[in-house]
Amino acid sequence: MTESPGAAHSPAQDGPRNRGLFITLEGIEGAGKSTIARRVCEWLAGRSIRATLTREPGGTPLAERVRQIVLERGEEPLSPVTETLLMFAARGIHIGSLIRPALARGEWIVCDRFTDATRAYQGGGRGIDPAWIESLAAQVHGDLQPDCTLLLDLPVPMGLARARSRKAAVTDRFEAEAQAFFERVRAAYLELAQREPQRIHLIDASRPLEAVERQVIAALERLAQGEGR
Ligand code: Z5A
Repeated sequence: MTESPGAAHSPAQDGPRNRGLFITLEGIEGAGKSTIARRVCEWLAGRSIRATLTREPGGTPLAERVRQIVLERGEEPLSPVTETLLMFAARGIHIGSLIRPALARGEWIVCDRFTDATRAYQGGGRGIDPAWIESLAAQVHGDLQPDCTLLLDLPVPMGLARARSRKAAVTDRFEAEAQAFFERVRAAYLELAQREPQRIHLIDASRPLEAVERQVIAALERLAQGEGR
């Protein structure tokens, strides 16, 4: 497994045996994405599948600098439109420098958040026009889509309690948001899962970690079987 601190073709254009698969993890804060992403990489390593674990916003040195700008609670406010543009700016760097080259080498990508996060946070949470988000997505990543998205779903108070039990101080602009914001984000995620049930696997993340892991591994087993791996 390669840990990143982020070719111009889509996996869909390659033969099924030549390319890596693109797996994303989504969910509200404290859903367990980082924990499960590491578990997914262990599972892949156990099957001798090379994988890169990465995250958004960020994933490459330059994209991590954009992450700092968009997450830090500085003195200057960011409008929802600017926030959306920064998410896609970081994503464009990440895709070009890390995601596409790794997939082209046949490696799998395990990415903690991707464009579904923009749909849920900037679309659902901030009220940005979904059509504009889709037009930015089309320009920034074209037909590159995750092959499988693991949506870790749990009630908002539970997610926030888990996140806050890990670190008491509010350190970024999203952590400072009220519960109602995260309820809108969760609702947007659930709507996406309803719309794309083939790609988005809904995982009950309110259960104990071992039970969550079992659901995730079952989804991955089905994915790998479909790929003949
Ligand atoms: N953002 C956006 O707005 N638009 C975009 O397009 C993108 C992102 C790409 C990134 O913050 C922020 O950027 C994010 C959305 C926004 N903000 N929010 N919210 P981040 O990466 O720093 O934060 P995060 O993505 O929310 O991650 P997180 O808070 O670290 O949560 P997590 O990764 O889902 O959870 P975790 O660290 O794996 O687990 C949290 C704790 O719960 C930890 O102590 C675990 O041991 C525990 N845990 C995990 N699972 C369980 C279970 N099943 N039972 C009990 N305890 C558990």
